[in-house]
Amino acid sequence: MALERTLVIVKPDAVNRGLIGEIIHRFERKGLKIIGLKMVHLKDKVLHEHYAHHRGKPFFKDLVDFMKLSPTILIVLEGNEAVSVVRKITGPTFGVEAPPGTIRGDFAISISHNVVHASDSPETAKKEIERFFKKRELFPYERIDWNILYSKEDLS
Ligand code: 3AN
Repeated sequence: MALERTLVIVKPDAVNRGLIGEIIHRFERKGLKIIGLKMVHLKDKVLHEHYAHHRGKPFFKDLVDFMKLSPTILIVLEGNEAVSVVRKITGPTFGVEAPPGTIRGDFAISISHNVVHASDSPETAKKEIERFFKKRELFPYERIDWNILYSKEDLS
């Protein structure tokens, strides 16, 4: 089992559209464990760091402004191959291209207002979790359904 952690941001469009519960529900029922969860109104400094790979691109300012529209929900999820599992649940970047059944496919029709962010690799996830969460804000409890979610083979 490749136990991983990943970061999800429920973006301002989703918060304003009343989709917080719907989005968290999808991750929970997959069997991912929520080990960190908080509401934060993100500011320029952290957004410039988070989106450093897009700095200089024409959509950068709009992206940062959009992420500051309202509070966001920050979530850390843990599970077997959590990074790729969550990216699959999230769907491709652009809402217009994301297939039905994915979060973006079901709830986004825009290019940039795409409802959620999810870390794209275990290395990025580690950096992003450290960016947004202090160690004391993460709670590594045991889920009571752990041994039925996973088989002996998964857990070995
Ligand atoms: P993802 O969020 O799927 O990891 P990234 O990291 O490439 O995708 O992009 C971060 C965010 O930047 C996207 N979620 C989207 O809101 C915005 N974005 C990326 N590419 C574009 C683009 N070509 N035009 C407008 N917004 C974009």
